[in-house]
Amino acid sequence: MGRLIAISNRTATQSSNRAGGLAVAVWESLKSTGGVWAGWSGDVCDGEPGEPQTLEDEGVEFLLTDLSREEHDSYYLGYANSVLWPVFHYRVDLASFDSETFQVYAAVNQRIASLVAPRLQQGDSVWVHDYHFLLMGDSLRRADWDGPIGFFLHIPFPAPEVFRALPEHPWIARAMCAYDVIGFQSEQDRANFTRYLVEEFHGEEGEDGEIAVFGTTVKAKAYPIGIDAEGFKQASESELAEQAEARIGKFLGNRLLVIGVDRMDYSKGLPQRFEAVGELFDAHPELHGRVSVTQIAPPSRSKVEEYKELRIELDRLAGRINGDHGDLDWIPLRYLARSYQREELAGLFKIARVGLVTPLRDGMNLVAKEFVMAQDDEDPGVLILSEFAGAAEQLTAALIVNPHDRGKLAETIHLALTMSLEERQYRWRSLRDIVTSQDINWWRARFLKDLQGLQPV
Ligand code: GDG
Repeated sequence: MGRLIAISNRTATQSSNRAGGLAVAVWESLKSTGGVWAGWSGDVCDGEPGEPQTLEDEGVEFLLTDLSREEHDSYYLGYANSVLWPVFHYRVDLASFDSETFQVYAAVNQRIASLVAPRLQQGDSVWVHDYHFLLMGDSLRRADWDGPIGFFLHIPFPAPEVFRALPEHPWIARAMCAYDVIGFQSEQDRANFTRYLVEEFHGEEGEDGEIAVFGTTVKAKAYPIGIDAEGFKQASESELAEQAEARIGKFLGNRLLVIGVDRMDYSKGLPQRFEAVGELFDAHPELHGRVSVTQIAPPSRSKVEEYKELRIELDRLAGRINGDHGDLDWIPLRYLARSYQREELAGLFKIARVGLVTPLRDGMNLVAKEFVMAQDDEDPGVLILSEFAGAAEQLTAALIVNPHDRGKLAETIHLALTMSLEERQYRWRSLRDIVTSQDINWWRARFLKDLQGLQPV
């Protein structure tokens, strides 16, 4: 088997950075085959970026480039995070369309392709990740690489009607078809992409996800990402997890814990969730003093304007709910705008009676799967999951909700808090079986089988 070459905006150069799902998956794949992981160093330089840095760890070579100030502002903050991220999450209203940022985005894709291409050897397979590099397949072809290139999109692919809002959509689509294999999180994303190519460019669907279009054939399939299920279970049994349980236990007393953990992002539906919590306490005074809702929301991309506004909105809502319902010895909604260690989160999930995962749109949502793996077999909590998370296609035994329907969400939280032990166990076992069998290794193997199957034997 040849080497694997991964390209993603951020890499995981230190073992401490390899805690997230993507980082673990890519790292394990690279370690087993030997290979290269290319991406942004995380540094922004004055003037033009110099030669890339190379590092080596356990047989994996990291190839890291700084971004110039203009690249950082236009490619990363601009086109990737202020155009593609909102549009792909169906928030066309939040996108800052600007053709100049697209030019820089395309140029960064090409610059990184030109750094990687000379290092590629016959037999290598290239695996590109996420929306920062939609054009990378085409950029690598221009840099004269003709071996296999796969791409995995971690965020949703929107309905064609929404994708067409991007002024550059035909260029992006054409460039994406330079990939041999395109992986999506869900069947819905795959269907959206396929329908776009069929409607817009007379693409023709063939066997096993193949689409003939632009004089070439691309394989587009759903490969739902999994988690390191066993690793997360172990994290929930670690000492750090126990310490976190003990710390929150002091505050909880006998109250039931409802937990949410989300990067602070408008796609995660946090204001809607907070309002539903307010409605829950309005409608159910019997729950006052008996339930504690804790939302952990580490700030992300705080330089982008929409994120600043979200922060203000959440502060306002939490203040109002606690002002209306709180008491001398009870804070109904605790909202912590900071991060915790993975093991600590696992400990909190374990003792929670309810996990709230209610994004307005999400490619997959790994928190839903982590919540499931952290549960105690004897006394499992209940997962409430948005129908708009990719995970809803797999985790059908969760309580599936529409996060925009606040009244219904409030009643679903009530249902979860009062659910019988028997039903909680029954639902949880079904969820656990899926999360365990369709884990990160399953995801990686399915994708690489299709990608590396293209290699001449
Ligand atoms: C993108 C897509 C897709 C969160 N807070 C802390 C922390 N986390 C960890 C969680 C989880 C990860 O971050 C978040 O993953 P999600 O999947 O929930 O969401 P995104 O960050 O938006 O990820 C998403 C994913 O890519 C993978 O393909 O599922 O749809 O949007 O692992 O536990 N980790 C630590 N401290 C925190 O405070 N250590």
